[in-house]
Amino acid sequence: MNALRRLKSDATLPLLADGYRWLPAQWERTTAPVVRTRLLGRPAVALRGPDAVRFFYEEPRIARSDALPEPVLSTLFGHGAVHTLDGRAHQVRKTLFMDLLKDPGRIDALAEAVGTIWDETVGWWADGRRVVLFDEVSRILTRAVCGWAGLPLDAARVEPVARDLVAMVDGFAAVGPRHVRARRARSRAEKGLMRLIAQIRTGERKVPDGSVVDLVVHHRDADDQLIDAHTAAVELLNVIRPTVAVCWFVAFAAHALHQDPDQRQKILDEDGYARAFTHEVRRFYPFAPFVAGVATEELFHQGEPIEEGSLVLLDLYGQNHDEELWPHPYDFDPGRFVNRPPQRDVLVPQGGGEAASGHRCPGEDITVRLLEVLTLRLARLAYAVPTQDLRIDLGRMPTRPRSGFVLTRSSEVS
Ligand code: MYR
Repeated sequence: MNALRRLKSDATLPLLADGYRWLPAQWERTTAPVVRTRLLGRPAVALRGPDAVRFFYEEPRIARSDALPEPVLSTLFGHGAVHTLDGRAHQVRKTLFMDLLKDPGRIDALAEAVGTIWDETVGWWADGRRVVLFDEVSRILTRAVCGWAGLPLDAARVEPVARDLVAMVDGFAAVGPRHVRARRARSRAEKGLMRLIAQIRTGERKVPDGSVVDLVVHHRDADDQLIDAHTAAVELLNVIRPTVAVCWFVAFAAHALHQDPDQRQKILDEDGYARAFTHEVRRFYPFAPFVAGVATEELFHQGEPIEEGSLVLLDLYGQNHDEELWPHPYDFDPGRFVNRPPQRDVLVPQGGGEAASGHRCPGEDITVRLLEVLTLRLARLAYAVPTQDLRIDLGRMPTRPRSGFVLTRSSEVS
């Protein structure tokens, strides 16, 4: 009887069906500072707001090791990934990612590669040819990030590799064929990378000294042992997959430019506006819905008890649309960020807290930089937007404009 009642009250299926609408609807039903629900068979407590961000990232008794369900690990992040570690193991693994990015020259190099490949690709688009921006940008980013990371990738492999990297993100919260594609994509990618890692470790293959692949392959964990080949493959994917996932934001940026064409001139003319626009794209459009941890003992947040073993959800999408933090949250307005850089725990599309010591996405600066590079190029490009389905389905996670944003190159902007 109890099991039946628990099954009925479990919100996993409603979450999968309602997507980004699910958690906002729960907030509307409560005046409490938390939402109480059940997910994946466990009690779950959702939080939002800057205090909640600090609590979620700074409270050592919120663990990540048991928080991510198998379907998410087998598609999006990989088993044994940095996202699943706590304490010293997490700190040591996280230095791998922070070391990759501490040299600003490395981010500059990636931004330059992306810009160069975009310019080259756009040069091939004949007048009138229909281009699906989402797909095209996923290939541009795949070529750029693999070259930048020191991963060999023949021209003929760019398309299938880009498709697999996109599939891993696209299928993590789906049921059915989209999820199966995501699992297969991950398994193919991990196997290929494990072969490469084995060849590098035996000296059969050389990769550039100090390259991303070199650093990952030679990374040592908290016990001073080389990470195993599977973990190295998982973490290499955790560098290249999220970089390619910037194609979601680029499709959203194109959508925003289409909705409000006046944005183009501001992006091109006003100092700092392109950066403000990228922050507003990341705030406004739905991408990561929430992140999760597990309470390892009874905790209290703003006087609200959180039972041991509960999932603790930080509602990223909800916080980015909370009217207490963002006046008119459903208006797209880059002006919010003009001369006002985002505050650490207020704008949280890629998590909150500190990237170096906590679980915030270490690639956030890369996302912002690449999105800015590509937004500026889009704003300069003359293209037409043919009739297509540009609806963004909030029931689909992750979502994007349905058509992937189709454009045709033209001599006049439409
Ligand atoms: C990437 O890492 O490739 C970028 C995509 C990030 C999406 C983040 C979604 C977080 C999902 C957490 C689910 C927790 C379920 C209890």
